[in-house]
Amino acid sequence: MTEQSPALDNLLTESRTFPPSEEFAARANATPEWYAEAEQDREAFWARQAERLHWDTRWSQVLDWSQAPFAKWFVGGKLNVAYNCVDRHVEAGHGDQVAIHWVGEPGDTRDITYAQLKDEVCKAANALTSLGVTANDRVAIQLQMIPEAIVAMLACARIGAMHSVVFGGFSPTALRSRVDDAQAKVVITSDGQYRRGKAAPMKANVDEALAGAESVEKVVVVRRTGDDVPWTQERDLWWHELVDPQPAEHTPQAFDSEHPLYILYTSGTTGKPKGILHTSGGYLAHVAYTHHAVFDHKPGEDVYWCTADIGWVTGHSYIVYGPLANRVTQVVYEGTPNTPHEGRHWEIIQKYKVSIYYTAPTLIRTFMKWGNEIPAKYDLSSLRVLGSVGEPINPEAWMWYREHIGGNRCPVVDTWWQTETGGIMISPLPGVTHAKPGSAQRPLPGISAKVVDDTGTEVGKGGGGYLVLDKPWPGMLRGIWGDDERYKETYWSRFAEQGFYFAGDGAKYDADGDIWLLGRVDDVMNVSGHRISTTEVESALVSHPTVAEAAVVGATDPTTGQGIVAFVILRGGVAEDEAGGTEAIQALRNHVAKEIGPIAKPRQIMVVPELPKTRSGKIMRRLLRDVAENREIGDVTTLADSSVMDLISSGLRSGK
Ligand code: 6R9
Repeated sequence: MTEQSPALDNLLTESRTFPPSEEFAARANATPEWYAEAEQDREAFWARQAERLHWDTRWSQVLDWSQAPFAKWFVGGKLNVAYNCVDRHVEAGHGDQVAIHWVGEPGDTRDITYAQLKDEVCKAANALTSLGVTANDRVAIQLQMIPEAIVAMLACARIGAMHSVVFGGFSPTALRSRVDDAQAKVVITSDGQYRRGKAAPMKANVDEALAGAESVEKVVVVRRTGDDVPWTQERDLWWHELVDPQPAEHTPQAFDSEHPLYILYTSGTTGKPKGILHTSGGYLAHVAYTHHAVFDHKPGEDVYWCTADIGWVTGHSYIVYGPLANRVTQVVYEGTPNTPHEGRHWEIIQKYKVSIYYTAPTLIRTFMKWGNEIPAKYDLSSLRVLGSVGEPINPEAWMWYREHIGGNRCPVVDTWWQTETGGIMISPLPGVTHAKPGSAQRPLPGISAKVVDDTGTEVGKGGGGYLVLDKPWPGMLRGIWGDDERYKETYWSRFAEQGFYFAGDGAKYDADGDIWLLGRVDDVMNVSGHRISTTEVESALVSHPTVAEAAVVGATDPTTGQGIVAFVILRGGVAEDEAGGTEAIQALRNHVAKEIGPIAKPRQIMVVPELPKTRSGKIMRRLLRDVAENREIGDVTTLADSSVMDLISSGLRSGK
């Protein structure tokens, strides 16, 4: 039965592989033996990873899973997360090492050493304490990518308060619902933020959001743009007036390993946003270990740059906690990648000699669209590891990244994980794995994942199905804030019998047993009874020389159940009338049929200037489904740029 109706058809195949170079392998942090070691004794393996941290009290038990699905890791252990990320590096004699090379969008810069970061975090911790914030209180942070965002997060961690970071671009309504749900006592924001060369107000939005918000006692405002802001006496305070005069001494208190660290809201496709709860010891061990192994990070040698926003989990785990625990020197960039020009990232890499660069497929495809000649103008020879996160990376985008950014020399690591998992779960290990374009390949040592069918039975090689995590891991969410039932229902009910965590993603094994991620199961298309993943059709489209980005959706079809409708963005230099003409569209449809089979041939292809994306670069396919099925466009509040839908609809109306 399951054989007749697989959860997902396996359509694309990939035969290119790239073994690690000998030089890289010889110095790699990770070794092939880790897989077997972790397999043999998972808990002992994780205990060794936890030893990367400073514990004030050592744990007595690695894992307590007796209250599943509520895990406890490093039971009885005590530590201070901020001390681990900052103070201990200063105490070990690295106070003068630059922690953050900050680059402002208008071109201003700041270098912050670990000693300076320690002073700032201590002052901010004292400031929050002076406002009455104590352990377990919630602090909402809506800030753009400025150093104060990182300082504020670490200050909360230092005093045991939970932060809830909200994207700088989110609307007042989105901020308000998060503030209310967490009952935040303090909100930290800025006067305004630079986006694409212009100053946009931030404080004014926050004021709108907080009208009548009863939990909020104080609003702390970082001065960034210098523009005038509305002010509520009694409630509002300038960061510089509050924080700067504080003493730079602050004794960190050791908190329980399971002390809550933060809440981060994920939008989810339906219902109110879920406040994902992370705790201290297990989470920090997970992100420190994965940052060390997956990026091959060498403290004091590498310059690391993760381009994520702090409002996304990637910013939490791979800008703040993992990297700082590992004594990174990192670039933090405030602005957009094309301000003031499309070579901005490459210019920054050249200037700071960035050696590890971690970004999202959406940006890689945007760089492809802008053209190869842009990165070619810069010296990118400092790079040695490239990472990708957020979406499946299409094999062609992977190849482009490897060639045009990595000079065919850098390993590319495609890292699969989620807000809920806390840290990276499935990824190649540089220096160990024979890399394969487009595949996240294998669960990391210490992690267990499987692809299963409807009944929870593991599928064989070449089979497609649902991705599940079948063993608990240290960085796992500890629940949904204030809603234990929803936590069990959302993640643990689908395969309750087997006790699997259901990630909500489709996946397949290839002939080698490597894992390929195939997009959210909600997006799977059903064409004449074939379950086709959006990812595979999109990858086939992107493998055509004229296409930079593609999004496909299933639209109701009277004969096939669903028909595939594709939206494509053309590559730089490709004239729209040439590539968007009837013949060219026909050629694209045939290309898909040739790459993956006639069943996947799009019914319709539309050339569009942009695609609707969330702030972390994920395509919002439900909005495109609305277009494809001629419906009114649904809720656009979590789009990075809400004008994109108008652009798409008007372009289609005018027949372009
Ligand atoms: C880190 C992050 C999680 C969802 C996840 C999946 C998609 C993330 C991916 C990937 C394929 C990758 N996703 N990384 N899909 N390959 N390397 O993105 O967290 O924002 O919670 O999103 O993103 O669909 O389930 P989050």
